[in-house]
Amino acid sequence: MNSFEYCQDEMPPYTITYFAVRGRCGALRIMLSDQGQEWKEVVVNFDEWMKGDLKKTCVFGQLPKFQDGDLVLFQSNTFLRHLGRKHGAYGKNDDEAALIDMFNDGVEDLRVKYLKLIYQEYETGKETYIKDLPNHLSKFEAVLEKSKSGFLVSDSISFADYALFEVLLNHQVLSPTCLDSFPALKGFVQSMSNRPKIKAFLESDAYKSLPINGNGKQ
Ligand SMILES: N[C@@H](CCC(=O)N[C@@H](CS)C(=O)NCC(=O)O)C(=O)O
Repeated sequence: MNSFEYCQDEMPPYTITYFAVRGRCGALRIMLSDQGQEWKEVVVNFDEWMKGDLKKTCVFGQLPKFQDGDLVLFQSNTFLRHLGRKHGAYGKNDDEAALIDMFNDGVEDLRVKYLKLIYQEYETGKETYIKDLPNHLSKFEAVLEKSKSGFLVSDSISFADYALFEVLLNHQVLSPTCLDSFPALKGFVQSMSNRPKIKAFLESDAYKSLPINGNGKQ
């Protein structure tokens, strides 16, 4: 059984409750796969969501929701940090943890811009967005070209690497050539994609069957 396939006989510790998209759980699922974890998916139908009963139970009135046993969490970056702490992907000391937070916040800034494009201005803003993209990608390129390990911080993988990787995958769909002038980012995507458990996950139906975004734009 692959780690990302939920087997009915076993009870995985983690549950993701979300709409049928990669969306804000893309990096989380990649991280869980790479860390050899299993999880259960509870897929929420949007019509059902609109009835409002589940929304009322969500701390911020939104999904995704992530459960680790009895612990119930909201906010997708909180999930990554929680798993980072639990699975040794949050640096070796406070300074490394702070740098990992910083890079994850940088990824979040780019993700928010991307989501604004996808959900609010895809038809009118795509060209400008792609033109401006190198200004954002160059910042991460500068970090990775100095990295000896190939990771954002120090010598081991962190949750920020999964977040950056996933946001870059999405941008390669939006603009297939966007990494062409960024060799360090291209190499990073290549080596992350080649990690055996990530490779298996990216090739799975569980991954491929989900659209990146809820409105079909990508
Ligand atoms: N900051 C939140 C954002 C959550 C969010 O935007 N959720 C959207 C779907 S991706 C949602 O629940 N939309 C339905 C609604 O707001 O009623 C996170 O990172 O988890």
